[in-house]
This record gives sequence, structure tokens and C-alpha cells, in this order.
Amino acid sequence: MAFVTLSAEFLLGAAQPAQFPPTDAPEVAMVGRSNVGKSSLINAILRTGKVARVSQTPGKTQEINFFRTELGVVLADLPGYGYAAVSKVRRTEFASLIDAYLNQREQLQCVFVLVDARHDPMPHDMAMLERLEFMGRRYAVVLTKCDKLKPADVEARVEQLRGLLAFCHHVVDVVPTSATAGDGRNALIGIIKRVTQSSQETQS
Ligand SMILES: Nc1nc2c(ncn2[C@@H]2O[C@H](COP(=O)(O)OP(=O)(O)OP(=O)(O)O)[C@@H](O)[C@H]2O)c(=O)[nH]1
Ligand SMILES: [Mg+2]
Repeated sequence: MAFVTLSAEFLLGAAQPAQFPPTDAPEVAMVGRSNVGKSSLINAILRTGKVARVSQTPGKTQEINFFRTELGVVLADLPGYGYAAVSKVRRTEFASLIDAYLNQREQLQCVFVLVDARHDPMPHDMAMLERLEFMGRRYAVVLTKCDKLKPADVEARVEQLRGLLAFCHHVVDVVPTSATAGDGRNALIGIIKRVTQSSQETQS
């Protein structure tokens, strides 16, 4: 792949929809449970150091963080869903911020739904996939932390997700990744380029 590193600029963190930046670039968003590896995945895609903040403690990302990248695409890092130790009020706030973003954001061209490859998808994950399918939003399932599994188990998880999504119309792909090993990066950059180019062609 031609991109050794990708430069990026942090635009802002939005705690409410009024703060979403009025960019004119296509956007790709990371969603998924707390601690699944959303911020790590952004860093793994960029490879330009720790642009997005990562933590072992779930609930690290509390706003929607927007990064403009060299690909001409904005990457959005969303707060995680389903983290029980965050207060119920905060969880409801995160959920409504995520909802507002998915409903309103016109720049959004594709959602990366991150699922921990070590476990069966959780009810929250299935609900998100159903929601995106229902909304007609294009999405890809990104399996994270594959470095912690044997290759045969990764393959089985990919097949399980492909099976679950067999009749879905808006899924682009199921991609096994490891942020620590860098696996899956080229496939994700390929998807980002494909979905954002097709959006620009539609606009012109
Ligand atoms: N082994 C391994 N660890 C990972 C991988 N991706 C993330 N992690 C670890 O998982 C933990 C959570 O990563 P984050 O990127 O902060 O997760 P997040 O989804 O952004 O979490 P929130 O912001 O809290 O929603 C950190 O300790 C990471 O180092 C991976 O591919 N492999
Ligand atoms: Mg995060």
C-alpha cells in the first residue's frame, strides 16, 4: 500500500450536535462497545503516532472526536456504548449523541462497526447493525483484537458475521483487524477510499 503513514489533524470534540464541525469532506465513523478498540483503530489506520486517545479503562472517549486526514476524509471517533460503569445519565447522553450523529450527519458515508473478535456479537452490537441497516447507512463490520485469537478462530468469527449479515443490503464487508499488529489496515483504507470516492462521484 502506498500510504506508509497518513497525516491527520484533530478538528474538535463535540459533546452535542450543535458542535459537529461544518466540514465539506466525506466522513467515516467508528462505533462500538466501550473498550473495543475504536480509538486504537484510528491510530492504526493513520500510523502517525497517538492521534486518538486510547485507554485500558472503558469509557475513555466521551465526545465525538473529528480528525481530518490526508485521504481527504474525516474520521469520527465516537464514544462507546454499553459501558455499565459509566453513570446511567452519561450513558443516556452518549446514546443520544450517537443517535443524533447517525441520524443527522450528512457527510457520513460509512460506519465502521467494531466488534471484539474474541466474543459473539453482543445485543448492543446486533442492535447497532440492525439500526444502520434500517436507516440505510452503509457500514462495515471491523473485528478487533484478532492478534489475541488463533487464525482458525478469526476465520470462524468472520464466517459467523458474514452468515449473520447474509441478507443485509448495506454491509460493505467484514474485516478482521489488529491495531497492535497492523492487520487489516490496507483493507480498511481500501474501503474508505471506495466509499468516499463513490460519494464524491454522486455529488459531481
Ligand atoms: N491486543 C490488542 N489490544 C487492543 C487492540 N485494539 C485496542 N486494544 C486495547 O484495548 C483497549 C481499549 O482501546 P481503545 O482504543 O481505547 O478503545 P475504545 O473503543 O476507543 O474505548 P472507549 O473510548 O472507552 O469507548 C486499550 O488497552 C488498547 O490498547 C488490538 O487490536 N489488539
Ligand atoms: Mg475511544
